[in-house]
Amino acid sequence: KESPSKKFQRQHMDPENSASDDTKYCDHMMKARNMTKGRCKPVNTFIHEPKEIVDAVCRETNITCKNGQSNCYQSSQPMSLTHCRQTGASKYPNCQYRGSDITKQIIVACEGNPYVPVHFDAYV
Ligand code: T3P
Repeated sequence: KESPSKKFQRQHMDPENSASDDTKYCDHMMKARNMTKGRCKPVNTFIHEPKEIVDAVCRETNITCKNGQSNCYQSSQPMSLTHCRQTGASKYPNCQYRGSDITKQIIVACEGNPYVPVHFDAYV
């Protein structure tokens, strides 16, 4: 079974590419990363920074997650992101997205040993 940290890598990490608001980026990546199986995942953010930098957010400022859990962390540095949001016209299985290229601090939830990101909570 896929571990929570591998799932985070699959859904949120894309260090090889730079941020893109090209509509094709989200349509392609949401499918390539298996987020359009069974349903179209409505919102998903990709992070264009090295794994070491994103893993290190688990050692930054501890904050409360949106769901009330206490294991979220906010990056001090803004990061290069592509935020993908499903369009109104999108109909499963033809999932369609709009992408926004943004540079914001991220908030992730961390778990495990090693203590690494397992959920993308927000950007601020
Ligand atoms: P996951 O927990 O697998 O990282 O909140 C529901 C999902 O939407 C959650 O998936 C995180 C994802 N999400 C983003 O990727 N970016 C966002 O800005 C928000 C609000 C949610």
